[in-house]
Amino acid sequence: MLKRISALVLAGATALTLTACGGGDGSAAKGGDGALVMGFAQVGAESGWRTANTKSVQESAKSAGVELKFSDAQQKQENQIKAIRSYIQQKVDVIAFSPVVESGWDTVLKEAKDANIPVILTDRAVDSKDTSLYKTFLGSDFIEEGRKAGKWLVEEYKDSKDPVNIVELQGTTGSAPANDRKAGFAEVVSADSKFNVIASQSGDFTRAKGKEVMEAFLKANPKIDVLYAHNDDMGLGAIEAIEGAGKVPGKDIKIITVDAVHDGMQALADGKINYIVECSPLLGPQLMDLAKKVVKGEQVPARVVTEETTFTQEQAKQALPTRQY
Ligand code: GZL
Repeated sequence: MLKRISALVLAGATALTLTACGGGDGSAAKGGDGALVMGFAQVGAESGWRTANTKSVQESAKSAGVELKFSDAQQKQENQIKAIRSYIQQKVDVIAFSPVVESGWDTVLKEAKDANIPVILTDRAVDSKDTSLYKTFLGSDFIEEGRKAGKWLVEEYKDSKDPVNIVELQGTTGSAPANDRKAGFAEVVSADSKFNVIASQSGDFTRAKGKEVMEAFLKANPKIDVLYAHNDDMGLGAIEAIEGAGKVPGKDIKIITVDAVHDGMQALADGKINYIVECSPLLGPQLMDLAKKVVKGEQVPARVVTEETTFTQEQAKQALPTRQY
């Protein structure tokens, strides 16, 4: 959108105030043939989920006629902040990003607000107290995802009285999915004292780190019954470690993960994972729709929760052939 002009009639006055979204000085980014210009600051490319999310955003921008400026922060907050500042400089119409961690965003979000550029949070949330710093948050309910994982485990062990030793591979330290998936899971399993989380450490949502931390867990803990991994990729890395230790994943150690990306679903269908809680990365279409509304100055919901489900081994076999990611 070269220049969005919305007339604002002031209550009690006839003066029209012309406001332009985009640059604070009224000039906006130059989108080819007047296209809306979005600056998107992506977390990185750490997992299959992130790759699918990036594809969804890029393809949706193309089909929505949105000019997308895209950056990959390699999971570093300072890179995301730099990218947001560059979008402000370029006077884009709207900024969208998935905050790699929850804290430390108020200053740069205030700069975007002062520049009259609306911000949309997608995928992950921030812990800013000032909710005027962003227009809406589109993404999953990570606490509920943790609860779903816990509920499956309670059901799986409902007839057993023996202690259940659990190790947990957390996502990126300080990120909303790591904090909330841990909290939701703990809320459910802490209700029964037979469940013991004997070790919990970050694998940073990557396969390599998931394998490394699981190797350490296996060395330090002779009896592990369950692994709860905050994403498929860490779970897949852990499977390598479990097999390397001569144990059978899915049998000697039951595994619950979150995401339901293709490789995770394949491992689930093969019996190496026992249960997956879906977290949909396909946020692109809703993001573009919200961006157009926000730039037009239309009201949007403060929170848009994405639809998602869960998969057992049998359900994975049925779903695999038609999965989009
Ligand atoms: C969740 C997303 C998480 C995924 C991981 O919405 O932020 O980040 O669960 C990804 O796979 O790395």
